[in-house]
Amino acid sequence: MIPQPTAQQALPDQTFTLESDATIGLDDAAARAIADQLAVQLRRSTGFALPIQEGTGTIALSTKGAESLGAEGYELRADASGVVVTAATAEGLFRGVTTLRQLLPAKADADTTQDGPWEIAGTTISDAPRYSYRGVMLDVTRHFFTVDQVKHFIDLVSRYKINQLHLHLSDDQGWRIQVDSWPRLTEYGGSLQVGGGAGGSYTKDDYAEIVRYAGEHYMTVVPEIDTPGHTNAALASYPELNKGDVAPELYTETEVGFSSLAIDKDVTYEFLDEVFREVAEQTPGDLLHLGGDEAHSTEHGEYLTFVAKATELVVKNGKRVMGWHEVADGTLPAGSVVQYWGTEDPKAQVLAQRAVEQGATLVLSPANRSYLDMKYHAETPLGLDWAGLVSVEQSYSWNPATLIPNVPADAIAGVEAPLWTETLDDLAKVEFMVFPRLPGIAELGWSSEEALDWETYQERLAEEAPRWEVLGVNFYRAPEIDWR
Ligand code: IFG
Repeated sequence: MIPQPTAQQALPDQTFTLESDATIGLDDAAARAIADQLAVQLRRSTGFALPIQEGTGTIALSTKGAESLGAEGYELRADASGVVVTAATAEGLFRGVTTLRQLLPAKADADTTQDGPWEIAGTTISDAPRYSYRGVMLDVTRHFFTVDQVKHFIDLVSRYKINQLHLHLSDDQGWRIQVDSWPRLTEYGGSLQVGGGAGGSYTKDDYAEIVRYAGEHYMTVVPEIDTPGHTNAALASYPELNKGDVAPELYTETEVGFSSLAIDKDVTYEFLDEVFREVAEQTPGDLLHLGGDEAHSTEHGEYLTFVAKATELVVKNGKRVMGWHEVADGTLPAGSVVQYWGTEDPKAQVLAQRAVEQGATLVLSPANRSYLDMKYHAETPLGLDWAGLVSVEQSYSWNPATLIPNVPADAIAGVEAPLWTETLDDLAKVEFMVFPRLPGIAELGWSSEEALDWETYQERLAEEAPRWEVLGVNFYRAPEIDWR
């Protein structure tokens, strides 16, 4: 199982077997959608009717208990008489049902009817996450991914109790989210992508569908509008956003650091206010990520001015600020979240410490550990290597609590694995870079510190292969793992 639960006891000589007369019981209407999701999948793979009923059932989902385990915690018991998942909230039930699906044989995830038996070795689990922020980032800007492709991505990553979906919605190569008050951002700024092919963008309905689907998987969408750098698509769309009022061409290469909004123009902040307002209105989550990375074409003093004004606009529009660690050089509003993407370089660590000194919390995305676009080894056909080669072991073998020196444990909000897509233009390529490294990052975010041990983890990871084969996941069969 990944992530490793907080506490698990085997029930020796007890086996749960799902039979054709099995039922699914629930004692809280809020759990109906969770029961439906589980029933639809198991009916498909077992061929059983699996009716859902009020009250108890062979598989019983209850929100009457486990209060001490918090919003995402749950208890699960599987024995000869059935399975009971108990949580104080629907979200906790979803995490418990996620575990139940991992305890069932891999073929339970098949999309066609399979032969039984459908057995779970008797066990009791009591589980709750170490960190509240367990994220993955999908860069839909360098290469655009449709709503259906994002849904497929959500299906896969939510299996590992990931609860934040950071969407990188704007960059030099494209603008991917509709803004009614600035329509050329998507009409023109979203028309291309890396390599010069047709880009794409999300209408408000598209974005709402992604938010809805993520919510069904208890994932919160964190939208990123990257500023003041990484803005060529916006600058190409509106001349007035440029220092000299001249719009650059659309850009489809992969350099970084060459663009900047005009920091000293009022129109820049009118623009941001309206963009942030429209994005915030469609985003139930309380974080809005304003980027802040690689502003190499913004004079440093101007950058600090920008951070103060842009963060104020995020707060004005009802959201908490999230930003890459460079923003910590400026003054951050209360409740800010700073995303660390450094390697081991002390300069970036100083910025992370400065963030914490200002009262911000940290989301850790060390590029030499958690960047899923990093090559596994020198011959990996996809991805980049500027932060180094990242093997499966390299991506797992670090501790979020000690990565940044001299910050208190409660300053760490969690972890996030970014997938930049300069070299990735379809789902098969995305899956190849995400699996098998994402589950390890998910474990670092969920499991207790004592559970983190590469030797035992890699054995559990090896057991995921049959499931990924059933799901058709194009994972990299890293030779360092003794795959089942
Ligand atoms: N750094 C850039 C990304 C992307 C990445 C690729 C951050 C915060 C390199 N910024 O990572 O836009 O190009 O690995």
